[in-house]
Parts: sequence; C-alpha cells; structure tokens
Amino acid sequence: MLNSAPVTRPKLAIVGSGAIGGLIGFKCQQLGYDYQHLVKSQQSPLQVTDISGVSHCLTPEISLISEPQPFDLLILPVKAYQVLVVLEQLHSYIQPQHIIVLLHNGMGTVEQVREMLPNNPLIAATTSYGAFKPDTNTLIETGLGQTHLGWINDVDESVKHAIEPILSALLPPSHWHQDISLALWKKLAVNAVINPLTAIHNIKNGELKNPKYQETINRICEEITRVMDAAGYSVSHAELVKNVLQVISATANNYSSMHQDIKLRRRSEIAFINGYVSAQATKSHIEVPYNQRMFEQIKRLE
Ligand code: KPL
Repeated sequence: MLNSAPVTRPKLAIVGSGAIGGLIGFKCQQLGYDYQHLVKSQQSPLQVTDISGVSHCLTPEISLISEPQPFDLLILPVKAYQVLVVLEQLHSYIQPQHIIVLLHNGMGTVEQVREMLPNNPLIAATTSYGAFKPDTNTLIETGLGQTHLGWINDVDESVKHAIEPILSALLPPSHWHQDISLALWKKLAVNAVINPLTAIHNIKNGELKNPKYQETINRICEEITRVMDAAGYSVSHAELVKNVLQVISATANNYSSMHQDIKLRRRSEIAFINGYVSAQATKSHIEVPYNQRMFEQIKRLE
C-alpha cells in the first residue's frame, strides 16, 4: 500500500503542449487549480475556443521542463512513446509520493512506468474529449467526451479522497474503475481499427462506415476479443465492433491522430496499439494476422 500524505491543494504539473494537455491546462485555469505546464521552451498566450464557441485568452502557467516548480501530481498527456523519455528527464525531481497520471492512446506504458518508478502512485486514464491545435497559439475544444480513470497500485483511501475529485472535475463526466484495464482495452480496440485504417487509406474517420472496411473491422476486433480473453477480460466481439462503429460516427469528420502523424511524417503510436495487441497475442500463442498487418503497413509508412 502506498501511503503518501494527502495534500489539501495539490500542485498539478501538465507535461507538454499538445491539444489535450492544453485543454487540461485551460480547465485547471477555469477551476482555479494550482498548475503549471512543463514545456521545452517559453510560450506565448493561447487563444482557446471552448465547446460553446466562446473565445478565451489564456496565459498559461509555464515552467521549463528542465526547471519545474514543485508539484504533487504529474499529468502526462503525451504520446505513449514519450512517456519514459519525459520521466527520465524529470527523474531527479520525482519523489516517491508524487502521483503520476498517464493519459494517451495505446497500452504498454503502465508496465514501463511501474518498472522505472515502482513506488509512485500511478493512475491510468483515457478520455474521449476532442481538442485541436491548428497552431501553437490556438486551441479549439472540438468535442465533449468522457474520462475513465483507475489507480494501478494500492493507495491509501485518504489519498484517493484528496485526489479523485480534483481529477474528476477536469474532463467530466469521469468514471473511476477498480480495474482500469478493461476500459483501456476497449479504447485500444477503437484505436486499433480507426487509427491505422484511416492512415493507410488517407481518409477521415467517418469514411470507415463504407461496407468495404467492415470485414477488416470485424477481424481486428475478433482478434482483440481473443487476446483480451486470454488476459482475463471477457468481452464479446459484437460489443467491441459496436464501440468502434459508435466512435466512427461520433468522430466522422475528424482525421485520426495516426492519420495526422503519418501525414506530418511524425512517429506514430502503432507499437503501443496494434503492436501491443500482437505482443500480448504472442505471449498467449494466439495468431493476430490482421493486427500484425496493420502494424507492418504503418511501420512501412512511417
Ligand atoms: O483517439 C482517437 C485518435 O484519433 O487517436 C480517435 C478516437 C480514433 C478519434 O479520432
């Protein structure tokens, strides 16, 4: 059991200047939280358009990641492959009582962070909020969503009582899970279908409604159902497909993050999405040719 002393007004540190990180900073400002953005270089004010179309000029609280101000809670809304890099950078500032919150697409980082920082309270989260940063000074809240969170290790009840309401208020409604892995697997299935297919075919999410993609969507989900079952998470293939189709409809007009990564020649999160499915499948001696093919095709495009 991890027993950190509960803090009355925790100091939040949000890593990076991505769209979701920017949105969390904006919410912190509105909620009157004590927060800082940890960034690589100084930034100018941010023009935020909220979901109702109202514009706000935000001068975010900024610290250089090389010289962070003290914090209690470290939120990492960064790409999965950046998590360890950021934690290495901040290593000398991270005390065992600091709470770490992972918030990204894909799976596999929980294991990495537990190995690196075994004594820190760790939270894994996933959100369906939408935000878009067309340039460094503009942030648009594009969709209200839901947030799922769960503690990875045992922490004292007093810590939970102090921290959960603070995180819950950021991207509401928020749901706390006893075992967050099931929610992370379900989101993984959504990303394992939408992200590589939209990047490979150079299409918006909504174009996946075309019946020609249905067979591939079914196969990817069917393989994930079997891998989840082997990991102890029982879910029907129909439920995964239904979730995927719902997200395709809800985000029909968006380009997925992997579509944007490939287009902008950035590294993608494929290793933590279909790559993670393949790695888990191998451990359980399960064949996942469709997920493996998605992984290989995106690797070639990268
Ligand atoms: O999470 C997403 C992403 O683009 O990474 C989805 C849900 C697919 C929305 O585009």
